Amino acid sequence: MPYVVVYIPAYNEENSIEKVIKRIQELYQGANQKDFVLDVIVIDDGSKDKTAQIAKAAGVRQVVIHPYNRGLGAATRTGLQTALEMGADIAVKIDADMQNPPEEIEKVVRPILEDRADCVFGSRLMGELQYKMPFYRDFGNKFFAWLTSYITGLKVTDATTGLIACHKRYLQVFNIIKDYNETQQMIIDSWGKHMRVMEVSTIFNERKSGKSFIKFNFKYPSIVIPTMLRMYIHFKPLRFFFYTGFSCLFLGLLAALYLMFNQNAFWGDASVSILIIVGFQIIFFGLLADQISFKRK
Ligand SMILES: Nc1nc2c(ncn2[C@@H]2O[C@H](COP(=O)(O)OP(=O)(O)O)[C@@H](O)[C@H]2O)c(=O)[nH]1
Ligand SMILES: [Mg+2]
Repeated sequence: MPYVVVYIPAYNEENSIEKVIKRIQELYQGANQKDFVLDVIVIDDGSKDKTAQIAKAAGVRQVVIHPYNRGLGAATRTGLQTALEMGADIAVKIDADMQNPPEEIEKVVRPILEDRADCVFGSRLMGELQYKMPFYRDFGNKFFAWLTSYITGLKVTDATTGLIACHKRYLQVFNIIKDYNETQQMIIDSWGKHMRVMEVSTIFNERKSGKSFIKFNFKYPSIVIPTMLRMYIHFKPLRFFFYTGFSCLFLGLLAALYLMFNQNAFWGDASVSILIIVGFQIIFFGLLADQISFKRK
């Protein structure tokens, strides 16, 4: 029978962690076991409360403890790596705050069991949200879904979901480069690794205890957007560097034409040469990056 490892990243979630674990055990273990065997592990990311002790007492297979708080991306990396080492066929991430109902684990696992997908993301935005999000979260969700879709060419409706399942094919090749958070990284990375990416509609409830790590400030976008850009450059170096290099060249040639007809232009020939040289240089960087990236394929 396929082996499913559910990993729960948790940071100061002593009020809800037991509820999530118990509910998962109730739904998928013992008498209620489905057509897969399921184990739960918790990645405690340096919680200052009793999260780790409560998780251990609840009888999970393993509690992996980070000695200090490293972030959801780092915890996800640990979760995926541990699941791989445990011999999982499928790894599922679910949040510790009960916002994703554990009933929906099966929804993200099923397409992988049926060999219709390698990575399944539970979209909260394909159906109706179960509560009214603050406007900045709503805007942020739409923006990141758009940006992820733009980068990958996939039709992503939710790039900030917490419910994600992956086949072991992905566990063998994943690369989460940034510690802060995980969802966009996993979508872009799995797309870049030629996985079959799928979204299924899921429910998302309001948080009843604890606090979201996402606040109304610029921290989230200022970390996530550059990370997405770095990943895009990693997977599509030629496209990125050619576009930027050609823009410089094009501007340089336009400037050269302008100078030809207007000798009194105040910025002179140096700008033309700089634009053209820089343009060629950027294109050269693209070729170099391309060599490095196709060596890895
Ligand atoms: N490992 C780790 N997990 C975190 C951290 N911050 C939040 N989490 C967990 O990540 C999940 C989602 O976080 P949450 O704050 O609810 O984000 P939201 O649902 O997008 O508002 C929950 O299970 C949290 O316990 C962190 O610094 N490290
Ligand atoms: Mg949450």
